[in-house]
Amino acid sequence: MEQLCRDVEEMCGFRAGFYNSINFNAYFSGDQSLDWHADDEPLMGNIQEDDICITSMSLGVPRVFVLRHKATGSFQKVWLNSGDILTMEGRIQKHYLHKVFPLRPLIFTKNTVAYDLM
Ligand SMILES: O=C(O)CCC(=O)C(=O)O
Repeated sequence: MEQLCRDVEEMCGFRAGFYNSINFNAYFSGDQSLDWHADDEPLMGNIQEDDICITSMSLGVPRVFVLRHKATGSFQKVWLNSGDILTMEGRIQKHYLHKVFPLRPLIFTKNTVAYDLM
């Protein structure tokens, strides 16, 4: 884990020792999802006062990740593919919620699967 933190720091251009943890999320099927939430556990720091950098790597089937502003409801949608690294920085946890949507598999051939929003 320690080495993974150092490798991701280097890839993202952060100084060595910047991270105390990185989230790894494995999605084995389109059914797996995360409901609206902010990463506001004490481990993450004080989201009300501090700039927080939360980094996660997604593994497995592609996901749709949505970030929604708490006050205005405006949102941004991003596709996360296996191996993608997502960083949420600054006051994002204070002002936004995020969600990982379930996906319905659309099977094209024996070896090819695409996914669509459920
Ligand atoms: O799969 C991802 O990278 C997003 C994970 C996420 O929303 C979280 O860990 O709170």
